[in-house]
Amino acid sequence: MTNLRPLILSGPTDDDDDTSVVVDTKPRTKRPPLYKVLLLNDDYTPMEFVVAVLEQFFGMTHAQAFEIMLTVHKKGVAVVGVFSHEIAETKVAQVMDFARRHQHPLQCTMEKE
Ligand code: TYC
Repeated sequence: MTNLRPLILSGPTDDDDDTSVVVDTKPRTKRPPLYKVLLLNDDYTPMEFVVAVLEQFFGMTHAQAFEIMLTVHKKGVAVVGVFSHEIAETKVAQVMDFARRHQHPLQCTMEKE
């Protein structure tokens, strides 16, 4: 990225009778915000179902999925991935839809990192 920063100045000296205006055109390329996808514990969703969710929708191996499932079971919540807003929304919707279709109360949410 070039670091040349044109400073555009106008004011009483430029013959148009207005007040001074300074426009700094420094490039401001903000990285898009990231969102944590969280899985919540409940008393009814089977452990194997949660493991399957983590494998299917978050690309975890069986061992990774089992470990994260146990963390949620013991601690109540765990971050299962960090994504752009659109991807996080899609993951949450996929998990919630899959759980609803199987009549499990599993909850999945997202929050800004
Ligand atoms: N607590 C559930 C049980 O004992 C298992 C479970 C784990 C449920 C993780 C939800 O996100 C969850 N069957």
